Amino acid sequence: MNENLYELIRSRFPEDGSKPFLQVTIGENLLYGELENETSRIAGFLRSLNVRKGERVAVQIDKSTNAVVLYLACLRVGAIYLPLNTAYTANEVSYFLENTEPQLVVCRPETVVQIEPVAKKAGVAHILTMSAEGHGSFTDQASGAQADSYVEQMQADDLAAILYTSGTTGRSKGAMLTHKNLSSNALSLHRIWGWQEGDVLLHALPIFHVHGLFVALHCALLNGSMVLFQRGFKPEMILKLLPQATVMMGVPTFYTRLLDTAGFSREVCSNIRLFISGSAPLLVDTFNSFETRTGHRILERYGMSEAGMITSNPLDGDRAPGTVGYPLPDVQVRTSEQGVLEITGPNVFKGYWRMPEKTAEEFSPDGWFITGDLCEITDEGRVSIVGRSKDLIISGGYNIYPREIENEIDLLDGVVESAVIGVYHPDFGETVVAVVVTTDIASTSEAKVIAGLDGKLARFKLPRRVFLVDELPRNAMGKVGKAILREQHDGLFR
Ligand code: MCA
Ligand code: AMP
Repeated sequence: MNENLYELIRSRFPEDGSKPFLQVTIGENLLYGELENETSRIAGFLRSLNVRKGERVAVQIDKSTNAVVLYLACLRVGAIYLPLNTAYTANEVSYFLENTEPQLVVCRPETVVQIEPVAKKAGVAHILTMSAEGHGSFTDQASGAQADSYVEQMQADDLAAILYTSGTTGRSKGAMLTHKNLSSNALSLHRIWGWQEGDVLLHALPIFHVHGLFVALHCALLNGSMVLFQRGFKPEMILKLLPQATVMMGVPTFYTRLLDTAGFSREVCSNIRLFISGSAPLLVDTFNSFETRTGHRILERYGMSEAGMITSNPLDGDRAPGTVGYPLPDVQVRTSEQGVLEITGPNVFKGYWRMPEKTAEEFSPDGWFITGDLCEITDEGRVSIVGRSKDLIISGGYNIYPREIENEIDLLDGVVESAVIGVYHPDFGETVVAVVVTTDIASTSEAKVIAGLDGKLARFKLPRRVFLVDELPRNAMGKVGKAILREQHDGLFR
């Protein structure tokens, strides 16, 4: 049997090829009937570039129909897809390329000047471009390519993708996801969320993370559903599209922004069957306000790049606010003595790319993956995420690792040391604040610290506020008291 995820996806294409897959507001739509030919053509092009089974393809491109075709074509040829946040600077991208040595990099035309030198340094053979409209040197060169309909024979544990998640030391780790990881999770989610004939997905998430790329697109593809494909979350546009959709997935910021939008009402949502939230904690307040306004109880689920989706509130049954529901049918969960959630199942990744020691550290001796999330599990098996043992900030669904920012701040002139914390933020859930010890309060300033980071780190990681201090609070062991700092700055954005 061929375990290639593309085979599973293809087996679900609707018989009627004129059914739309991706429907966009600007540009050309993509029909289900076009997917097979389009992905064959791109597969032929990839093979002509020597992108073969096991080769990496790194992409840092905007959301477009052509970007989705490229992803599916990578699956077809057995290449390992490496999606990168478009906000990453060339400095950040350089590490990913050196670490994975891709055969092909596809980037945006406007950043090729910065990406090309770092890609060349990493030994990348081909550097091509694709714009937000799906045009560029990749599309041009692929236009005349010979289609190749062969779907690479893959084993269950062959790699389909690498998703980078930052480590506590500030060095990113590439989570290796197999075809089986992705297919098992997609099948479970398709079933437990009750995907049905006629479902239409409203998709406004980025497609460089698990949520938008795998959870959302795979469910829709397995259902042969139409996807209203939007670049960016623009509430006014979402309001226009909601009456045509039956399912929407989003991070909590989507829901708080909708609640802040005039005209967002029960009527606008009357066609919706299911609102799903994840990637960050959904506040009980948001859940309740949303129910009052629309009558919908948002279904919250919980996952990680390393494991796709892990738990979900039930479709039928009580969606309890402040909890993330029950483990997926093929996933098992338990708590360690320290209260950390550990998991096992076919969704759990194969390890971190070229980091066997890091991989070993994050699995228990009996092979369960240690998530780093603190949890409580009721006798009936309902899970709540109550904190994190890892030092991590989640801002608008993006993970930000304080250590990475501290490392950069500490390199700035006049800085002795720094502590980066996450504080409550009404829009992003949490936001970044830096507390910096300086040798020279007179010549260092908040603006200088932020300017010093610009260009080195993606802009969503930049501190919203910087406080200059003489020293950091420390406990008896000399460890920085981040809890104290968080408490001191808790009210900043309230
Ligand atoms: C954008 N900005 C941000 C964020 N996004 N700052 C902090 N946190 C953010 N999340 C900054 C930009 O740098 C820019 O700043 C300014 O906001 C405007 O940028 P724009 O792109 O226009 O922002 P936006 O449209 O308002 O975007 C906010 C957003 C977006 C819609 C919440 O961040 C988003 O789509 N988030 C979803 C992330 C996601 O898909 N996560 C799933 C990860 P400046 O002007 O200074 O440059 S997968 C995962 O976590 C697991 C597996 C799971 O369970 O799903
Ligand atoms: P990522 O590394 O982007 O895959 O993010 C995974 C992390 O996001 C998890 O380890 C959790 O800390 C967090 N997360 C995802 N979904 C939820 C949720 N529903 N509630 C709380 N935290 C969540």
